[in-house]
Amino acid sequence: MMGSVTTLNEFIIDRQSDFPYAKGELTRLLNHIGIAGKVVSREVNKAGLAEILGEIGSNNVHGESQKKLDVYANQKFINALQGSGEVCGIASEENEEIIAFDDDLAKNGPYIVSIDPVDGSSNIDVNVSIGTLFSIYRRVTPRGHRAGDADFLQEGTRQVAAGYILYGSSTVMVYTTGRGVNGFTLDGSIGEYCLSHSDIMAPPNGIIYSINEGHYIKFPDGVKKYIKYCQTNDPQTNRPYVSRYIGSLVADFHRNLLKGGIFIYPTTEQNPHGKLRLLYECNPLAFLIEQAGGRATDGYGNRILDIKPSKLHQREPLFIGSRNMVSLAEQMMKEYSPIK
Ligand code: AHM
Ligand code: MG
Repeated sequence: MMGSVTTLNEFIIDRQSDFPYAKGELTRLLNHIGIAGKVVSREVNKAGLAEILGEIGSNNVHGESQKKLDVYANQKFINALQGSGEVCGIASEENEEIIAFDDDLAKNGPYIVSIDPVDGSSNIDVNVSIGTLFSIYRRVTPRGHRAGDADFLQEGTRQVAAGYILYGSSTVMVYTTGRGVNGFTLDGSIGEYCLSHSDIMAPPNGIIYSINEGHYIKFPDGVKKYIKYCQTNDPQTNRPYVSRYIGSLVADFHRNLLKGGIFIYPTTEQNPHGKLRLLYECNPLAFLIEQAGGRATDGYGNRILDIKPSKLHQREPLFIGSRNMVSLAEQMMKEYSPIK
């Protein structure tokens, strides 16, 4: 304890006995993720100086141009996780296939991690918030062997921990191990994450809706109806609501988690399965929001955490946030757009 400050390390160790497999491995793993996040945070903060802005000239697995920071952060997280000894493999937004570690220490690791090292890449070069998302599972293949796809294609309900690091006006790490949600702000002067948001609960109602309305014309009717509901004047229910959309999932999610709101990335004509990836974008946030008392579904009656992934980079539509707001959007989907 440093005075009245609780650091991430202290907090994780205090909570170690809560973990389903309390051998200290998950404790160390979360610490390693936090450390890699500090390194990325440092680079983000000096990005304009460090010649780390801009594109690298290659495309990632989704055909999107890779930014230098994407590549840098991906490598930092891979190195930190491989070196930790707790992780036998990683799935990353930046890599088409899983990365299965070959050294004996890592092959013995009990966990796998799915990660989006830098989410919201289009915001890097313009100094707008970006984030890292991570999701941790026990492996299903035996220890001592290389990780396989089956380790990653598990339902979100099987996550043992998940979280994000938001590189915003400050750097914040928020995570859950299934016993509530806690947030830690990085104090650069001491180089530590300090507990700043304990036992976060999402308000059941909110006044913020977050969706890329530029695609309105291509949205399912249920989403169009919900947007019109948000925009309708009704002072009794605090409408019209406020529209807020950063285009960085972590930042949009974090704001709505704290203030109350709904985030929707639905199916569209160009993205008939939505845009966001189940393994490393939808699942960690769905785990967090449920732990905080909120809801996450695909808008077609399926709880995100129950979806059995069939491929690594699978996309799903996402309706996530305050419980009552998501329920109402789901009702409208059921009535006006029942089929995907
Ligand atoms: P990225 O992983 O390539 O950065 O894309 C994911 C991002 C999310 O952060 C954000 O919610 C979404 O894409 C925004 O998409 P759009 O610009 O279509 O609204
Ligand atoms: Mg992403």
